[in-house]
Amino acid sequence: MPTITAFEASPDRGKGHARDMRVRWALEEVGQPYDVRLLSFAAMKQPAHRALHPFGQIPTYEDGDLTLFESGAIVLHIAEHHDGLLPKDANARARAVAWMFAALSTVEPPIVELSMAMMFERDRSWYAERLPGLQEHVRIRLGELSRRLGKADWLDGAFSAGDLMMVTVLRRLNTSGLLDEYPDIAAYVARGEARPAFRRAFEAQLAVFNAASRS
Ligand SMILES: N[C@@H](CCC(=O)N[C@@H](CS)C(=O)NCC(=O)O)C(=O)O
Repeated sequence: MPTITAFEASPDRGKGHARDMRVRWALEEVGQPYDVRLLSFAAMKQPAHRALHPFGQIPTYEDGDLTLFESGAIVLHIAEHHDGLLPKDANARARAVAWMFAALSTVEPPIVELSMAMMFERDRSWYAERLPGLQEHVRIRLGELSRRLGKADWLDGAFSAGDLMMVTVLRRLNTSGLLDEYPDIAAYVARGEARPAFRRAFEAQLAVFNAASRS
């Protein structure tokens, strides 16, 4: 059974924005049971964890003699070794992988920049001046994504690892108000969140946060 790592006490207070969520979701989609090793911030920076993850972060994935870091690589590995997250047709499969990369390298950066500012820079004197620019960068991507999605349920045919990755990236905007401006994107995110595998993954990470809050 694979073992993944996750925050012992996630700073997002159980909202499921930490990147172990996408790995949990992928494992739930394909029906692969898994163990979770919880880490404190201090433990993540220790040599034992850095041997698995050079940047001292979560998530990692260990299965037999394979150790992986980077959530995208982990989800791709899961998708390649189980049915259900990548189409069989070679071209459709390549396009699903392209959507995974798009989620991580084109859509996630402006969203992370905005959410980090909203979390850590609210009391800075320049916050009010910086916020509109950060929001605009996100709006550009949301508009482009909305035009591509059109009336479809998913980005390219059936639900794939590309959608899984995109939905986890977009969910970070849930408290920003920006998704309200794009009802089709909000509905797309809600469709992902309504999947039973998503719900199971979400509840599992929430249980960790609730246990940490009680102790
Ligand atoms: N690109 C990496 C990012 C990993 C990452 O930023 N992990 C965060 C949690 S979501 C983390 O460990 N933060 C603590 C730190 O960097 O010290 C991935 O997708 O796995």
